[in-house]
Amino acid sequence: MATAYIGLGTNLGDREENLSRAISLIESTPGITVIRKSSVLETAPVEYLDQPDFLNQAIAIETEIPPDELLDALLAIEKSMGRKRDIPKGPRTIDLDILLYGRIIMSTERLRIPHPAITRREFVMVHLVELDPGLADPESARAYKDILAEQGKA
Ligand code: PH2
Ligand code: MG
Ligand code: MG
Repeated sequence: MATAYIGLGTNLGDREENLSRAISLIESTPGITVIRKSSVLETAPVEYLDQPDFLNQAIAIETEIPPDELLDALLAIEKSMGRKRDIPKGPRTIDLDILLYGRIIMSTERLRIPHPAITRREFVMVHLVELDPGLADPESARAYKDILAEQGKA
């Protein structure tokens, strides 16, 4: 059993409803237990800027589903909620990203863990620290709260 962290993002349709629907679909997936939910933050778009503001949230789960199959399960939920993939990093009904999976470090064509955007996106680290203040980046072993504090100074 591993603890994993999932990042949620939405900027199309009823954003609040999209977050709660996605979380209940994750909760009802066999082999996944949602153990904690972060607050919801409204965030300006990053990387692809010409799109509406997002609601972002993160959850901690316990799961026995291996990373690759967890990705398949999350992609199936995105699809069931009408996610279309047209503009990369563009507007989406729901985006479900595996941020962390235990202390696993992996990189395949379809999946990189830790998620490469964690330390580039302040709101993601804010959510992770909220879910577990002691959480550290598996690659550098640095605590996200320290990375956040340091970026705040820069
Ligand atoms: N996701 C992206 C691109 N830009 N910006 C915000 N604020 N929140 C996101 O979740 C987000 C984004 C691609 O996954
Ligand atoms: Mg994403
Ligand atoms: Mg994604």
